[in-house]
Amino acid sequence: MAIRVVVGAQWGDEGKGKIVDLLSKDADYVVRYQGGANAGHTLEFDDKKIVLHLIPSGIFNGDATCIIGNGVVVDPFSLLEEIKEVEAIGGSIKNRLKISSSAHVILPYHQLLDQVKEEHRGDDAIGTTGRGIGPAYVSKVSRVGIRMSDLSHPKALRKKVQDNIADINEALQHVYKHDPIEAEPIIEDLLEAADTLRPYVTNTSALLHDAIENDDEILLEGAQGSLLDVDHGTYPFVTSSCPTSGGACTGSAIPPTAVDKVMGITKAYCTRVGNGPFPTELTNDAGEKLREAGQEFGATTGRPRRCGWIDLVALKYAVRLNGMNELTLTKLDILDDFEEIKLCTSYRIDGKETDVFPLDLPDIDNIEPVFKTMSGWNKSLDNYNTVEEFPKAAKEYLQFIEDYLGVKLTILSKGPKRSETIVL
Ligand code: 2SA
Ligand code: GDP
Ligand code: MG
Repeated sequence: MAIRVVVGAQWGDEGKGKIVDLLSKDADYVVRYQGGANAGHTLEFDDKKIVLHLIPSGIFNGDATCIIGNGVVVDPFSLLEEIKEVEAIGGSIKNRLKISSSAHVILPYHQLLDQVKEEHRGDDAIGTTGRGIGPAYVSKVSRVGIRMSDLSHPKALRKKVQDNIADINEALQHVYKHDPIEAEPIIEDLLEAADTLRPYVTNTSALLHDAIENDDEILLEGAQGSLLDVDHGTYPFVTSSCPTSGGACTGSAIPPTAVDKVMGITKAYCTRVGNGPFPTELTNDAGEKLREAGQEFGATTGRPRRCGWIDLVALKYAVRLNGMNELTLTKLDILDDFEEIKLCTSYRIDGKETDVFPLDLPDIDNIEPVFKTMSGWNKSLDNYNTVEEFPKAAKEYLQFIEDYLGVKLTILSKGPKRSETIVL
């Protein structure tokens, strides 16, 4: 039995949902450890398709207990909707879903602030999902946040929400010239939601500590991706949490010494949704072709994702940053129809070539990518079930990536369904 972290190696949407669903079959626990309903994790199985935002991607395969960890920011209203959606297609939530009592709550004023602040940023907008993520983590680190445990203490909860709203109204009126918001309707809605959610709320730290002692199989599911990490990503164009493997420990209460493996997930190319640097972005027909073939649209917001070639410099950074032992490569099928495929192998910054991912924004903005060009395989991989049978060009492409990164490819995905997977 093992404890594994599944982490996005790029700017998110690498197919983490598909892979976590696949690996969940034998898991005892699947734990989301950061982010909130900004995430969109897509699962396709038995002719069903669902996008999960908060509920861990282990809810449909096997019978793992699915935990929303302490590091997640939970929008109670969005979660109630999602529970209904999961149940409507046959997922079982009762006795399967647990929510950390220490997870923080996103309330409508966080979403409003997220949207108002984005407008205020003008040309410097981050391109957030508008789901209130940043402001909710601000409440948390400012030590005024509402936690899931507060839902059991209505009187204290009322006072905390009132205090928060009084503060936020100051900013809304005086900084953003926005109408103030009323506390009472938000409190009423929250208390009603609390009645439904309370049974799921528990001390998930103790649960997971017992699971570790029991030698249970645990999957830690990251959201977004390494380059969106608030500490290690392309700051300030990042999310407000830590998707990297270090964040898996703080966001779940699983100690680093208990983690056996870190599995990175990358696409065979690269995407980013929202603003900020993207060195290998293609703003030409090839980029459009990747978007169309890969159906690259936000799984939460529907926004078109920016597309580009695989960036091995950024991936190498993610491999080292997360301590990846294994790599999964998804969406290989999307490259089926290309004469030539490019891979970024170094950056030129101010005339100097480097294979180290820079951390200063002006340097990242200044990157001129250096590409290696390989021939495409130009045929569908649908009927291939082993890599040995793959066309030579596809094998060479995969080998080059493995050699460059120095990490083993252990799973290949060539379609959104569970069956469209090759375990190596
Ligand atoms: P936020 O909302 O504060 O977390 O936004 C900050 C940045 O983080 C990016 N971000 C994401 N990037 C990729 N995928 C995400 N989930 C959705 C999906 C996105 C969607 O699965 O497609 O539907 O648009 C996600 N969530 C946050 C965001 O774009 C900002 O760049
Ligand atoms: P996540 O946020 O990392 O879980 O990824 P998303 O669900 O946001 O985006 C990945 C998209 O690609 C989803 O629509 C998946 O169904 C789809 N997908 C995953 N793996 C593959 C694959 O190998 N091939 C194709 N064509 N689609 C895939
Ligand atoms: Mg996604």
